Amino acid sequence: MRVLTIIPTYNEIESLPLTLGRLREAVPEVDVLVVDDSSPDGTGEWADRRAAEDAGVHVLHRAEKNGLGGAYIAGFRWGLERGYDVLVEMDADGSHQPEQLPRLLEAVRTADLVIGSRRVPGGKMVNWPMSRKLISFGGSLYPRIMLGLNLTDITAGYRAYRADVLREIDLDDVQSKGYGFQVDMTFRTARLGKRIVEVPITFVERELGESKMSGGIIGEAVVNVTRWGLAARAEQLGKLFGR
Ligand SMILES: Nc1nc2c(ncn2[C@@H]2O[C@H](COP(=O)(O)OP(=O)(O)OP(=O)(O)O)[C@@H](O)[C@H]2O)c(=O)[nH]1
Ligand SMILES: [Mg+2]
Repeated sequence: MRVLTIIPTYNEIESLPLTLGRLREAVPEVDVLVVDDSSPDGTGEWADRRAAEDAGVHVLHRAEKNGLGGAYIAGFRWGLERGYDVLVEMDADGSHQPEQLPRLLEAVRTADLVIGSRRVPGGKMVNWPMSRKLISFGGSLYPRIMLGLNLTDITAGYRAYRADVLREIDLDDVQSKGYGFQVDMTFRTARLGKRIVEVPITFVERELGESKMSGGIIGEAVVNVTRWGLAARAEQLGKLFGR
């Protein structure tokens, strides 16, 4: 099983060295692709230097900051072109523990998509203020109801996809940028009838650098989830009445 972990970065000069170091140590057989959107703080240049001394590390540079979704799509394409069997998503900021990657990889042997969940038994959130927990709870519950997905952590970003699933999804059609991207991809995977499994993870709030979460990103997700949910309901009703 050839595995590529994709780490999107924007101004992560403090966090990326730690995360990448831990990842290379925990699972050295897993290759890494850093997708940097021309971070002004020099994250991309740092990653280039790291890649020059480690054959398992690669870097993809994008001209401008264009959201996490676009960065992952570019990373998926890069990995699919090179024949990886499994593509992993991981944040640079230390929220996703590299030491827990083997859990996801074990589960993806018999699943199409594995989501590292904070809300299944054994899952944890460390250092998350109550306000974030509430937003996150709502952010997980709303798409769950709206889209009819029986999952506890739909917006979670620590994931492993089998390459075949990503080949079946029309990646050109995926426009969501932030949290909406994770929900969008989950919904598409579910609609293809794929097997989605959640495994418990310990999510640790970022300690260094700045969050890129914004009201706009949350707004995008809410609007899109409502749209997708209503469209799916309309489609079901159409079928019911034979139209
Ligand atoms: N390439 C790229 N990476 C991004 C972009 N936006 C966010 N990222 C990266 O995506 C990952 C998650 O972003 P965060 O800012 O941690 O967002 P979050 O985890 O939703 O929010 P926090 O919980 O506040 O940290 C990090 O590795 C970011 O550097 C972007 O526009 N382009
Ligand atoms: Mg984060």
